[in-house]
Amino acid sequence: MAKTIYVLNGPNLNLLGIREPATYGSATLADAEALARAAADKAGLAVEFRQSNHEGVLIDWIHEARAGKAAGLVINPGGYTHTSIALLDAILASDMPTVEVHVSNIHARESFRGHSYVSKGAKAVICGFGIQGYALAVTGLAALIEAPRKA
Ligand code: CA2
Repeated sequence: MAKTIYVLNGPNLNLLGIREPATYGSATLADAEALARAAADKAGLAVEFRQSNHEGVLIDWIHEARAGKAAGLVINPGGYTHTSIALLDAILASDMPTVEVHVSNIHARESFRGHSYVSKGAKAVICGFGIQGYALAVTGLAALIEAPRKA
């Protein structure tokens, strides 16, 4: 049976492609999901793709992923990237390989976006590739799952 990965999206990412196209592009979260699913298919992985505007819901989903023995996590924590020790704690406790993804290049924007709590629990971080970052993150996570010792 195919291993499952979770691809989780934080607050306001439901607005992708609808508002602020200059910063985030015109593609939607559904487009990002399609790219993530195509990359997962190629790697033989199943995907749970979800979005929530609520920190506790994201944390519950990370716990659910661990309890269900998911093979790994891709997460775009949205604004919680820069604020949430609780999300970091959930990722650390989950003990799952985690790839953090951002649509925009967070280091080229306001200085407060340059710091990520979540990065402390991530194996890798991808930012600035637009929604293509979702495909890159899933492909990278698949490699980590396949060959964790080489990572
Ligand atoms: O670049 C990313 O993917 C971010 O995680 C997006 C977050 C932002 O807080 C992070 O610093 C970087 C915001 C997501 C909000 O997305 C919107 C999309 C369209 C219109 C308004 C917000």
